[in-house]
Amino acid sequence: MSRNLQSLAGAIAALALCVVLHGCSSRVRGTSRELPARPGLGAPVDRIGRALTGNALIHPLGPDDVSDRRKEAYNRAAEADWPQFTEDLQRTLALYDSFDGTCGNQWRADRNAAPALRYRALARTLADDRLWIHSKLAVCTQYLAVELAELATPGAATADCGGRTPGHDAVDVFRSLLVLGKTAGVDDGIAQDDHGTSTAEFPFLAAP
Ligand SMILES: [Ca+2]
Ligand SMILES: [Ca+2]
Repeated sequence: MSRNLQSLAGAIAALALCVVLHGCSSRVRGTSRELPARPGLGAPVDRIGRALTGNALIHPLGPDDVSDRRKEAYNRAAEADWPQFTEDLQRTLALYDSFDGTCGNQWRADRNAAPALRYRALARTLADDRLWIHSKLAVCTQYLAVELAELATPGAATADCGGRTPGHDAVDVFRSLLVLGKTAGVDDGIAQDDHGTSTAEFPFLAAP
């Protein structure tokens, strides 16, 4: 096992232990049993919005069959149906907030709200699964910069186009926001792709 994978495995094990020790409560009931119908031609079958939302936040701890069905429903959902996943998201947001042993410091968490409402604001933001880009700006240094600036998040870059370039460590940014409410601080041990990427030359990603 490489040093990076060992580091990642260690981090996941530590986070799992934290889950057991520090569960933040959102007191939201689950919804997960529905089996999505086979999609028709032209129907959505996957997402390409913000990184990790589906895989990290939709039923991460459920039995495989239940978790997979709910993820599939999430991936297939038409935009009008996105809000129905808000409760799935806020339940898992409570879990991530607990990983540092401090509940209520997650991005957009409301410490003073009732447990059922504490993570609702971010859950609604994430359920609206669009990665915003300011097309008139040519400086793109921060993942989620448009959302972070719009929501007056400490550490948000100013005059940044946002979105996600191949060079952004989107996973670290996202998990740091969920655990600490900051854009850095949670590191999965993988800093960059094994292959070179470009922000200037199409197709931007290296050949597999
Ligand atoms: Ca926290
Ligand atoms: Ca990383």
